[in-house]
Amino acid sequence: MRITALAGGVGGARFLRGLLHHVRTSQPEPVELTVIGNTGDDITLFGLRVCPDIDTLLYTLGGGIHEGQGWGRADETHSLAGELAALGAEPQWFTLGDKDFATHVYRSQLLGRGMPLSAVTERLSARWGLGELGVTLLPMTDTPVETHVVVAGDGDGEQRAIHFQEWWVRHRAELPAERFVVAGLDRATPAPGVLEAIREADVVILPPSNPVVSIGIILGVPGVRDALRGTRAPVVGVSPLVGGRPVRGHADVCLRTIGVDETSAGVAGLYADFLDGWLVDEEDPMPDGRGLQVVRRPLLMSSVEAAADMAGAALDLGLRLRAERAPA
Ligand code: FO1
Repeated sequence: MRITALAGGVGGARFLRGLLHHVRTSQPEPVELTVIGNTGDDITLFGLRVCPDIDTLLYTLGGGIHEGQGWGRADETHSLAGELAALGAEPQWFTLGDKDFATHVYRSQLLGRGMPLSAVTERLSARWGLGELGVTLLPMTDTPVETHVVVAGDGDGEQRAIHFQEWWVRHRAELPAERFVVAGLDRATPAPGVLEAIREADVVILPPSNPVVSIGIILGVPGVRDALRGTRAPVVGVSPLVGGRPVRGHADVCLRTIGVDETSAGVAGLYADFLDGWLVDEEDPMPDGRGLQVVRRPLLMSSVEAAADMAGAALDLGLRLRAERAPA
């Protein structure tokens, strides 16, 4: 069975770790999972290319993630960061551990030789044994893309754009955002295998990643949305909101910034042209929609088992919708 998922950082990675746990323990047939990762978070720091959502997926699925943070490596040290601070190197607001630095050094070395990001990601995936897990991790595009946030200037009325990571990490998304601008997105082409993974899937799943700055960015890659509209695979999503609030991160602030209701109905509206199934929290009042099957269940991924149950429910809904579509 082929499953394709679009995913961002921490929430998406934890959900997909749960999905792998679920299929290992309850799906008889082998599962091939293709993950299309968001690269809008990517940033160049100290001359190195950092891909936060791709790395969070690598480390979480590969077993090296710092569980408490949800990003970065477990058992980290920060000697490099400490010496960079002593040198006065900027920025200091983004914590990079020594093992994490190795990922960025190696990725930058390969990119510097002209290797496309998808090939670099394949090398990094091999280090984390994703192949043995039946997982293929693809960046959404090989084209350099960066999400920036337009914020009001410092009192002089001028607007200015700052990198998404500066807004998200340094300012904890508390700086009022006017809009998101994704540099390079309009010129981006889907990375090799991305459209095929959507078209040839048995089920497509949208984990509870940020619908604006993670899933929304992947949907912005020319060709991706059309592929989702056209695929024979049912597309099942999981609401990132419980009681109108994100379980973690700042999806509510992001939705407000683009003028969308901070509800699961508001998020489903962003996916309306291709969504077939939608998991919402058990208290959520959202009714079934035209051609949209809504399933109500707990949405807290408090453990790998809870994430596995949730991912299993999403997969089961997808398989049920697929069976209903199967030619009689
Ligand atoms: N998130 C933070 O809140 N603070 C950090 O210092 C930080 C560093 C960091 C380093 C590498 C990396 O892959 C991710 C990192 N993140 C950090 C998370 C990052 O901001 C993610 O992009 C968000 O979690 C959204 O996916």
